[in-house]
Amino acid sequence: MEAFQTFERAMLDGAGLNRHAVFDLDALPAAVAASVRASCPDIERYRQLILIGHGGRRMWQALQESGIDSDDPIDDFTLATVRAWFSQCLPQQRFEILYPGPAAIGLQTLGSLAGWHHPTPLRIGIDHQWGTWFAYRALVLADTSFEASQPEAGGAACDSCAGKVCIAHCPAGALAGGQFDFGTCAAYRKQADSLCQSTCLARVACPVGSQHRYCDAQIAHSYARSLQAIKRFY
Ligand code: B12
Ligand code: SF4
Ligand code: SF4
Repeated sequence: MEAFQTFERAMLDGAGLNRHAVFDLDALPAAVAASVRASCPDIERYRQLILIGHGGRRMWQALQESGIDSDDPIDDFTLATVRAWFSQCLPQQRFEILYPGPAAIGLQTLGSLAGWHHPTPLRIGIDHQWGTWFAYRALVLADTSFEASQPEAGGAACDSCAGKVCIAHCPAGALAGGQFDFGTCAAYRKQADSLCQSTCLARVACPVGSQHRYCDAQIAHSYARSLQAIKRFY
């Protein structure tokens, strides 16, 4: 049983896909295992589930350097990187990418198992290192035999946050009482004069991990996409 070592990490880290957690399929909690099984009829072919995330700014920078031209650059860059990673670093291993893809698997639940996700008033996960400036980029089934990851330690950053400045910085009051009200946030974001068309003022105000805050272009890209989704579906 090998650990997920420097050799395997380097290529993903270089692409900014710098958070990795390996789960043994037969050790997953029943509800998570069921959602994974529902997304893959051939699950017996695999032993492990590999969760890959990005933290901070490197992924966006690497994506720009790659010159990728796509309507969905983050997912397409991730898919290309993960496929190249298997082909170069793990050429003998069978794998199947569940996410990005249509599978309905709660990524924050997996993030909790990995010790990455702790709740915030914003509903975006937080940890002490990256703050809220990380996301889940890929979920891969593989017949690998890596050592399963231990949950990252660190605890819930919001528990020790005295100021809770995110709440006061939301111009819509969508975090009033420390509870995120998606309807209030979405209605405000859709307004023509909204200050949150391409950002979240509450998230930007959070002091935890602020050195890893995405550059303005990445924030604008991701929030413009979520606003499009909100306008289309909510
Ligand atoms: C649907 C969805 C949305 C919907 C939310 C609608 C709603 N009312 O739920 C929309 C499209 C609006 C959305 C927006 C965003 N999302 Co979103 N979203 C998802 C998605 C695909 C599924 C969530 C879900 O339904 N889970 C299933 C249910 C059963 O899970 P659950 O345990 O009941 O719910 C948990 C989470 O879903 C979460 N949650 C519940 N409601 C909401 C609402 C929002 C806005 C968020 C962020 C989380 C959240 O809290 C629960 C406790 O852990 C996940 C990816 C995934 N596959 O998990 C990303 C995800 C939650 N989103 C994420 C992000 C970053 C965002 C945005 C900030 C992106 C952006 N930069 O604009 C915005 C927030 C914008 C805003 N404030 O308006 C990240 C969070 C990363 C993190 N560090 O935790 C995820 C995990 C995607 C990823 N690839 O990393 N999102
Ligand atoms: S400002 Fe405080 S309460 Fe709000 S998300 Fe950041 S750490 Fe959590
Ligand atoms: S996007 Fe704007 S309205 Fe929504 S929670 Fe963030 S600050 Fe509040």
